[in-house]
Amino acid sequence: MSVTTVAEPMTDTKLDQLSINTIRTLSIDAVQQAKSGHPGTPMALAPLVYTIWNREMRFDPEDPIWPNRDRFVLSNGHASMLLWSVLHLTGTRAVNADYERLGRASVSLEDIRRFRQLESKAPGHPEYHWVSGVETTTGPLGQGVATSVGMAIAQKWLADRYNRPGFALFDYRIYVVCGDGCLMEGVASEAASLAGHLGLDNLCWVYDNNHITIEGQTSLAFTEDVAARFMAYGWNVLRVGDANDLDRIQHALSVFRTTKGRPTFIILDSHIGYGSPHKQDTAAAHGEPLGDEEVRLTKRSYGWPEEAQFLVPDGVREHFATGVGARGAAARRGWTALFASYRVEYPELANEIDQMQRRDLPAGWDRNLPVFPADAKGIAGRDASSKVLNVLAQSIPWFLGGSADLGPSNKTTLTYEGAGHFQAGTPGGKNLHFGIREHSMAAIVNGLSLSKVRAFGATFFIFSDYARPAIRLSALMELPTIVVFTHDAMGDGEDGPTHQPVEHLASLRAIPGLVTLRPGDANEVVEAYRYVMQLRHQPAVLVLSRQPLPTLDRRTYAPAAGVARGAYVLADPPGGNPEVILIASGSEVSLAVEAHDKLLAAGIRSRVVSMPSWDIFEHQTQEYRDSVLPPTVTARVAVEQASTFGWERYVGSSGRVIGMKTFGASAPLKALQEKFGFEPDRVTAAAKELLGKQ
Ligand SMILES: Cc1ncc(C[n+]2csc(CCOP(=O)(O)OP(=O)(O)O)c2C)c(N)n1
Ligand SMILES: [Mg+2]
Repeated sequence: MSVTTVAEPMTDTKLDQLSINTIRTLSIDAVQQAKSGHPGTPMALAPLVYTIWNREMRFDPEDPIWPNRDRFVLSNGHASMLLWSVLHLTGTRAVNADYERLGRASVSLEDIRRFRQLESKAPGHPEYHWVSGVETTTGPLGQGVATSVGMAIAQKWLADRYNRPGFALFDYRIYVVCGDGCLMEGVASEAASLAGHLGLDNLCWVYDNNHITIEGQTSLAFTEDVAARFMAYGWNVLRVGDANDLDRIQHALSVFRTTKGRPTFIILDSHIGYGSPHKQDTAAAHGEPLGDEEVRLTKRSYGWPEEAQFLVPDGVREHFATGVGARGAAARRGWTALFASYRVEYPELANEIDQMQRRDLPAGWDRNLPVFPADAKGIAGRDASSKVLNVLAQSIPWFLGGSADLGPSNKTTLTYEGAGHFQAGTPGGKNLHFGIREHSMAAIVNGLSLSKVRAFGATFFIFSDYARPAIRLSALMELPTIVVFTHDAMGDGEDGPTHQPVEHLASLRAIPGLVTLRPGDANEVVEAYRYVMQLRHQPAVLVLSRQPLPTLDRRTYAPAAGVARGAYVLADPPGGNPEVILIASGSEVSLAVEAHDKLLAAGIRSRVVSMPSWDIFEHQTQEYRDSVLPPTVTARVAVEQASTFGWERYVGSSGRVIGMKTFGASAPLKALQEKFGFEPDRVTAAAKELLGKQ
């Protein structure tokens, strides 16, 4: 006989704390091992993230892309170890770009051991498309919060279109965590203002109020009344004074769930580096490993075995499995059954949802696209675009978008009967009004696209600068977003150099994976859209003219379908065999055609290449590229109302580029064309000079 020592029972409260400390110590160990990273905020926010995930969120780790899952956005992306820990501990499964489930963990313990190393699924910052379960790429502060507004708009729109009595197919919520940095960034203010206006009550931002950023105390540069600011935006503002109080956090989240008509903002007072005796509440906890000795002391303060590394104690994974795992699985099962009966009652709507989720297009989506007859006077790129957009929005039910207050100028307003305007009371509208907020517009378009609706934004091309950081993320995330940029060059002459893009084409062409298209006439606009709409994993920008461009007679010139190859031979000398090649995009295509006619008349064998997209052209075979730009023909003139930067790539070292080397000027277009050399005679002169035929 012996006496049995009774072990302390493992209560749920203890398991909560054990789980939280697992997140903390995994984060600490990963940063320590990588010798880089951000331990302090995961240490502080582990209870918050734990509560959101294990007590609140409807998320099934078995299927991280289930359409009605709640979304979680870590806008302070430097705290990525929070996400890697929780994705690991919940056993979230990986899916691939074709939405297939791969049967392996999204983030393994080995990935966490290899935090920030090549190929690890625990990279420095959350990366959509690289790690399943990441809802959006974050790291550039402010982007996550702004993107979340797009997710919230999408949920409202999806619910309006697809939910039916008894079929709440889309009723998910968006949980967002952000820090001081996110709230200092302008893009967050733009987005919060719009979210308040739209009354997005499906959206909750939790603000990590720790008074610390990299340089030290926020008193250095950030002393505004954040609560008053969000109240002024029309948000419901809550405060939780202790980031370690799970019940109060949970209560605040339940207030969010029951708040109607406005988004929720929770101010959470926290201590960066919580538990570290020497680094808590200091900037030193933000962005560097704690150091071996401090790690030991910190673990001791958590009651953790000091020497253990990457420890996941027994019971922790199971605790997540019985929390978020069980709740998410039940929710997804329920939804799947609901969707099956929905499919019986509403087969067409169900089919739309299927297609949208796979980023497919409905049959016949391009059937009604216009064909523009030859017309010397022509039509502006933006006007051709307007016709196309109105067709597409009718044939693709989930295609929607809008402008940053330039709808009447961009011609992007959807004008057909029933298009509607998205507002708090009319969430089925397809015209979005972003207000004069280009940066958040592009981020919101990302959020819409992440939610699988097909979305576009619009503004003047010059203001692509204001949207670029989010467009860069569209490309990094491989999202099929669209931005329609009009007033592509000097076409609004009198507005002057503040409104005349110069370096913008070069700048956008430099973004890897972004399709930049500058069509040369109305039919090229149609073909540009036809190409862009079929993209599933690439963003595109359309760069369109304000002024009319002649519609080329396609019986004389090559079909506009050549747009799909990025560049194509528009016109050749009789019998082919050119001696000089004129390359142009956009408004300069018809200019090149004029020059071409003059050269032919002068007995010079010229070819015109319309090159709406460098990016698409670069992806053609060498054979095709050589057929358009034969290597033997080195006399080449490129003409484009934009910076000459980069054109050497196509004209070679002996070619000529007629483009911009300075800013523009305020004057009528005609005067600008003359001043900056965008005239047929300048093109012919350059060609003749190259051929030694002056
Ligand atoms: C747009 C942008 N600017 C600068 C940085 C560099 N940066 C990363 S974290 C950080 C400080 C963020 O402070 P806070 O959001 O309060 O985070 P905490 O240290 O409290 O976790 C800065 C400046 C960035 N990631 N993104
Ligand atoms: Mg901070």
